[in-house]
Amino acid sequence: MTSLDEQARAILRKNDRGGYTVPTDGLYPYQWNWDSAFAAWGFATFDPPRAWAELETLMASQWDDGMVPHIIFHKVDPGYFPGPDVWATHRSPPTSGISQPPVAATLARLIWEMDTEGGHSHMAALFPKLLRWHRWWHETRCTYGPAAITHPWESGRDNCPDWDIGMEGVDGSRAGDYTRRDTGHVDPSMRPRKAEYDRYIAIVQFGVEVGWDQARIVAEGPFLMADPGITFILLRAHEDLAAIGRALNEDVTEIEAWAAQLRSALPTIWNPALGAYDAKNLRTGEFANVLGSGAFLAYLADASNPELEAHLMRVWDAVTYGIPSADPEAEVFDPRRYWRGPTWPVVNALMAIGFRDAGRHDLDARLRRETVELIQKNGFAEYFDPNDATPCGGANFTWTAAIWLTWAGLGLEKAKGAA
Ligand code: 2M8
Repeated sequence: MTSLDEQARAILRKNDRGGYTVPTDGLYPYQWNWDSAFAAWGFATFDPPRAWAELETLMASQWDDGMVPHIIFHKVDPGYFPGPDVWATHRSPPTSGISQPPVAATLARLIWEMDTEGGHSHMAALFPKLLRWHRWWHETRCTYGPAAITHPWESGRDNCPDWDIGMEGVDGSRAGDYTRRDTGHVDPSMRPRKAEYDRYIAIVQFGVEVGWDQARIVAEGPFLMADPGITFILLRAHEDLAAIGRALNEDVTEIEAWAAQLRSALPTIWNPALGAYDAKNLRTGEFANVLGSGAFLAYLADASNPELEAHLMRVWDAVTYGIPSADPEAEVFDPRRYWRGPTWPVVNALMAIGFRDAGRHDLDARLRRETVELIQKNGFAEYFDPNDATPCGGANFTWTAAIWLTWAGLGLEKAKGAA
């Protein structure tokens, strides 16, 4: 039996399509934005040049306005829906028309720390591209203060309950007929429902109708919600990008101003009735009134407080493995349905970065122990049932393998060998 370290490296190699990595074979046959940043972090543990190549391929598909798209369709594959014809963005290679959580600067900084000398020229070349992407977030998506998303897919936490109130306002009937491919790869009970897919497609169709004019999508599109998850990820990434810039002797005043502005917007996504950060429908001003993993990403941006921590401990104690993506005490909690309850090793790893930086080694150690147990028991699944560790979604998953190498399994096998 090969070690888990070896298995994780083999998954990254097997999912490598040459310059970019697919999240998993079959279910997701393209390059996804934040998956790729995690893949790069994983590669950095054994092949730093390959890590930089991953980020370079991702940033090479940046749009002229600075956006870095959420999917890059390098080679058309009928196994995934919606493909490039549905997005119709007319790019080469084709891409989707929305973005995804901007974790790249944060992970690039960690990769550079692992490859200080060899990485210098790569980091210097990536910096202006990351800067343009962050400017896009600031100018296009932060016009209301916190980071807004125009499609649930932009959040990366696709069908989490946070978006339910915004999705109610989307007319899914205009989606027409289409054939889903995801439910042919994995158990449909672990995926979003048809009513959600209809609305996902309807929002994409609106983007196509306005020629992917981002200002119009924000002003008139069918869905616009403030996302605590992206807000904290972006805030942290602004600070990491500023640190990278300072190390490269660049002027970072602009980045520091974006970060300060975003931090000052945090009170607008604090829902006093919930006692937590909360998603907000920016069309109506209404809070979602649901607690999810997006709120707990506050740790990543040094924005937690005792009230939020009490919630974190409550939802965490209510399950056995990892931090759940939705509140186990809420009616909407569904332990195997995608972002409506399962624990996601990749999000656990992101939170752990925040825990460690905040000196919360107790929280880091517990989360790591539980994530290790999931992977030791049931492999490198996309996500897991937080009650009984059932592996869910796709298997041999890139980001689960990556976070094993960089965080969960780090040093474990060496320690075992030495014992
Ligand atoms: C999931 O999202 C895609 C759409 O972007 C899908 O379900 O088809 C999400 O978990 C997302 O966060 C992730 O980046 C993607 C690939 O792993 O899959």
